[in-house]
Amino acid sequence: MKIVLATSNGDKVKEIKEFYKEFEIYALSEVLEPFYIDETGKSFKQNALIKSRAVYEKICQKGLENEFISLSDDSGISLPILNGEPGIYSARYSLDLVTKPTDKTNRQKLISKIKALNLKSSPAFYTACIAVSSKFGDFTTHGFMYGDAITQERGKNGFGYDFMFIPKGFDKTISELDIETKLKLSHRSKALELMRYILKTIV
Ligand code: ITT
Repeated sequence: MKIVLATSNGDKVKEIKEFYKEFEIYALSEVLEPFYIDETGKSFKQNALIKSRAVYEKICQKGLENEFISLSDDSGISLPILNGEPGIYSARYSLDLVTKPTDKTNRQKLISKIKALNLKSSPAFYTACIAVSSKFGDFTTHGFMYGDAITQERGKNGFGYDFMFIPKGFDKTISELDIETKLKLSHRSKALELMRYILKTIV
């Protein structure tokens, strides 16, 4: 059984492929025509399942359910001081400010929100929910990474909020650390590690 990644985020594809060297993994565009998925869920889990099920449905329509399963990731950063913002809205956080939010505009909004509280940093955590949809059913796992969000952008690796996130026990942002270190620490890796046990039984 092969795995199709139900994501349009190339950085997630890179990290998942790097982490799951033992599985045969395909980007969405390698197997299906592009299509829009509306993330209407109220939690990381609901959105991850919306994405994995939408892609699995297309797999079934093509009669490929004995060949492929789908795997999605819904993730984001949350700040307790901002009542959990941006949370599940991490990718579209600056939608009220720009018509097409980017990682950069989202970071700028988060930095200005922290600065507005007269802080230079604040505790934060990343969440990832990994969902798998397959002929054996749906499965989900979660992973978390704790640390601090800072009001500066530092480093060049990673994506999204990595430039302004210092993981617990470090004094560098994720973007200042190498990719191997992120793969050991990250919310995504922790959730993928748990999902590995399930995948081993169905792939
Ligand atoms: P798909 O829905 O197609 O997978 P997306 O980027 O829209 O792609 P999400 O809805 O899950 O994915 O939003 C995740 C956002 O959370 C992402 O755009 C980043 O801003 C942030 N994020 C998640 N994981 C991250 C990580 O490891 N490093 C930095 N930022 C991350």
